[in-house]
Amino acid sequence: MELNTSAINTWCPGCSNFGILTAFKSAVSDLTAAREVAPENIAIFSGIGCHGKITEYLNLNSFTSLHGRAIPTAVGAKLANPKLKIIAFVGDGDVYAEGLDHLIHAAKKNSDITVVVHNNQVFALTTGQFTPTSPRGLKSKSSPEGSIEEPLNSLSLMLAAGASLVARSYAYEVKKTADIIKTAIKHKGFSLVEIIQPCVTFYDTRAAMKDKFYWLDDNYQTNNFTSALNKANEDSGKLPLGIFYQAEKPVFEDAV
Ligand SMILES: Cc1ncc(C[n+]2csc(CCOP(=O)(O)OP(=O)(O)O)c2C)c(N)n1
Ligand code: SF4
Ligand SMILES: [Mg+2]
Repeated sequence: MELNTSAINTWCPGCSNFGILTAFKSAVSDLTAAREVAPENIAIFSGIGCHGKITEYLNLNSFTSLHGRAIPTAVGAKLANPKLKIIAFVGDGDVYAEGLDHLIHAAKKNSDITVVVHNNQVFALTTGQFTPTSPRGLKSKSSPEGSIEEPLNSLSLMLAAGASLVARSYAYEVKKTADIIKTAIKHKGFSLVEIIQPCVTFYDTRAAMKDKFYWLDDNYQTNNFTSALNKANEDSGKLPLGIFYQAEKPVFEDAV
């Protein structure tokens, strides 16, 4: 199916959002080709920020929400039409600052939606202020002497809140990101895929990420909550990537 639109892409050249867009298109193409999902039953949502432009670049049912409000609109759409496969694209500022309450409650409810977090560790569209995931010491326009806060451990928070699938990927690892997104879309219940997404203009972490991550191996048991929490809290100097946790739990919309 044709997923491209005629919208002019205004992301900066080299922006890692292109990797997420490519990975998502590949996941949707595979799922629709295998008839696991019908294209007319996919609905994508976004918040406001560079990430939010993704809804313009995909030829799918879409809704561009307010800053921080992609999740409640997505949950509402799922309630209104449970046939829909819902994917919400959100930014780290968008969902871990402005809309954090919505995120926690959607995870707690185990609402049957997929949330893709474009985590570039800055408010990029507004030119690079620090966000809840920025590292301590990050100098930005809103923290000229360096951020004085510890970054939020978002995956640990999502596990504690009750998310039934929690994963992390890296935007330049397109194939693996596509596979994780596919698993998340097929998952019944709340899935969160956080994608480390370097902002090449305001916070370029590409060099720092080069040797800083590793993939969970095939022996890793995704159904073990304690292992998932340990991975989310791991402080080995290298960032684990992959599906940390996946479990079957009662789903909010079914109960409604
Ligand atoms: C309620 C509200 N507050 C602030 C803004 C201004 N604003 C627009 S985009 C943005 C930054 C978005 O950052 P993030 O969610 O991390 O997305 P990114 O641009 O990094 O993809 C802000 C603060 C807004 N549009 N609405
Ligand atoms: S400002 Fe950063 S996140 Fe936004 S399009 Fe440019 S590189 Fe990408
Ligand atoms: Mg951001």
